[in-house]
Amino acid sequence: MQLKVEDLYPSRQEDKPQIMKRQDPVIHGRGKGIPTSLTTKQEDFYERNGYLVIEDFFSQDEVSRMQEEIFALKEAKTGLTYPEIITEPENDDIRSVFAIHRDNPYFKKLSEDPRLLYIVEYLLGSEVYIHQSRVNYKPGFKGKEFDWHSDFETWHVEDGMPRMRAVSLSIALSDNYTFNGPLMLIPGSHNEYLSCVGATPANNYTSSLKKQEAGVPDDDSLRKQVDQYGIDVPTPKAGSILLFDCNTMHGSNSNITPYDRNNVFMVYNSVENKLVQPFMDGPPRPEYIATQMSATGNQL
Ligand code: 6CS
Ligand code: FE
Repeated sequence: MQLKVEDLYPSRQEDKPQIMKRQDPVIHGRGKGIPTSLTTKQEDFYERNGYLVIEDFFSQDEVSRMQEEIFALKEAKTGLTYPEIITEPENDDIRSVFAIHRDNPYFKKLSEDPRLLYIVEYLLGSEVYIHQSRVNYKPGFKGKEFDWHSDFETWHVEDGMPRMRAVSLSIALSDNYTFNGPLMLIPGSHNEYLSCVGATPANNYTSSLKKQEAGVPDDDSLRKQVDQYGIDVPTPKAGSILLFDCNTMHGSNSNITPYDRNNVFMVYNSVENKLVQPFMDGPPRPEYIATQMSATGNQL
């Protein structure tokens, strides 16, 4: 039975939205003597904007191998029905494959790559584990949008993630252009928590990974954030990484161009931020979406 703790970030409980202040540091490892490969300039950019792009992080050979892996995965899973396979809302095209760090030896090893840990352990100020991993395929002509959202709002309410001490690391496996549905982020939004309206439907995850309805901020709150902070649309090339704080507001448009936009996501959570009871009525989401770690640190 998961621990019940105080809800510092209530959402989907009131009938009107609220903008709350962040109650957690952005960079948890500062002053703890944790080494990192991040430069001061990179660290400051991340703290100020809630995201950071590092171009040419992986070699061409590594990118080619990852591309082979994700296309083999897509080939092998197309037409099959597994909970980890999420198809597009309007057809059977694969939109995402979850739990690749668990099911694919190559991505398991990648999730533990010291070059990645050398960054995320500093940002999170502790040892880390994978909260969630996935491949997001956004094929040319067909890839659909991801509405604006804060991942933390979902991971807090539906998975029981207590504090803002997780980071998503996206690996670009195709070139991002302004026009093929790249990730759009609201720089600085990570410092505000948009508490959403509307209760969470039972088994929400069975539809929310196709198209998110609950936990999508209202238009007025979003307009306020965009008016204040603007929208950044980084266009990293294949082999780059994009790190973004769990609470940075982001979304992406559909892809009507011929150019795929595929990426791998590894979501790292601090071992000091393990999931507790979800902050909603009902059970936590399944393991392939949200890793449940026991108090002793083993995956349940
Ligand atoms: O619900 C989730 O955990 C997933 N949904 C989105 C749109 N982003 C984060 C994560 O993959
Ligand atoms: Fe997201």
